[in-house]
Amino acid sequence: MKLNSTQTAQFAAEGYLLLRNVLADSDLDPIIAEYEQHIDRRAKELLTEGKIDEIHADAPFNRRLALICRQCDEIYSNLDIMHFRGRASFEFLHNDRLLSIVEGLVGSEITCSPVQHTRAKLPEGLTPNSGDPHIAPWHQDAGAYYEEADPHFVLTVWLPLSAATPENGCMQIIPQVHHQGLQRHWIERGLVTMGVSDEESREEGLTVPMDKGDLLLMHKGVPHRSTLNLTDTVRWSMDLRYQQTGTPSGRPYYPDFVVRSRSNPNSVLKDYDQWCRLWIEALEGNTTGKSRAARWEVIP
Ligand SMILES: O=C(O)CCC(=O)C(=O)O
Ligand SMILES: [Fe+2]
Repeated sequence: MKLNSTQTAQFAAEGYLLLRNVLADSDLDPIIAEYEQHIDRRAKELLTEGKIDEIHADAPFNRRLALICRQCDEIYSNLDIMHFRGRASFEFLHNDRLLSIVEGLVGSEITCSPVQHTRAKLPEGLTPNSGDPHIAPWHQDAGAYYEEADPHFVLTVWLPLSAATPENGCMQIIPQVHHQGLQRHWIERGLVTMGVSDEESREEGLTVPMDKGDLLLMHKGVPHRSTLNLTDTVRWSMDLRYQQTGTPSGRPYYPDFVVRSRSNPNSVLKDYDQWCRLWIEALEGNTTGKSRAARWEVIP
């Protein structure tokens, strides 16, 4: 699917575009299967180690992780995309259906930003202390990048792998204000956040429930947040970012790579092992650029 002019105009005016049912199960199921295999293997190990007494083999994807974490939360670490590094996740970053949509906003020379996550958002209270609960206070994604990315367009693509609902902490956004530019942010409890009053959030905020197959495209100036997961299921999602090749990602110490190029098709990174190596090197302390002063004030 390609975006039509009504859709690109809507994105320009609103700062976001919600596309229903544009990805097929065949696009997403390989990613889910890879996570399911990992969870199954880890659950069996924990059972053998006597750390859990039930592996919940028949539980659905959006429940099993929570049922296991209630017994032992060790399995929760390293699920994010750059730690898990599944082959199906890597291949999905190049997905044709996805990139044809992205191309409508980014153009035909497309780089995949390293600012990307696979989030298994657990029921409230279940996330281990060392883990990310995937709750995001109000922020613009522009606030999460270094200054060098400020002049450039970066597209956020948010998609659920299981239903995202108001109860399990789906996305909430404030449309139509992205043109006002980057607002002041600060860093609180390690998270980049901006000021949005309760009133503004109530009156202007839009809650965006989504199903597997839906895509939310966001301009980096759109304020958004997600709150606690108050259900007993897991909100599995991915958020990816794409931009024109040659523009800085705003995370210089992590690897970006070309996923589509009409002018130089050979520049596309198709080598899964190379992608893994790039992430391993970056995560193992190649911190070039990371030593720069934090962009925003850190509130203790
Ligand atoms: O997935 C979430 O809950 C928050 C994600 C987010 O802030 C983003 O995708 O930019
Ligand atoms: Fe965000």
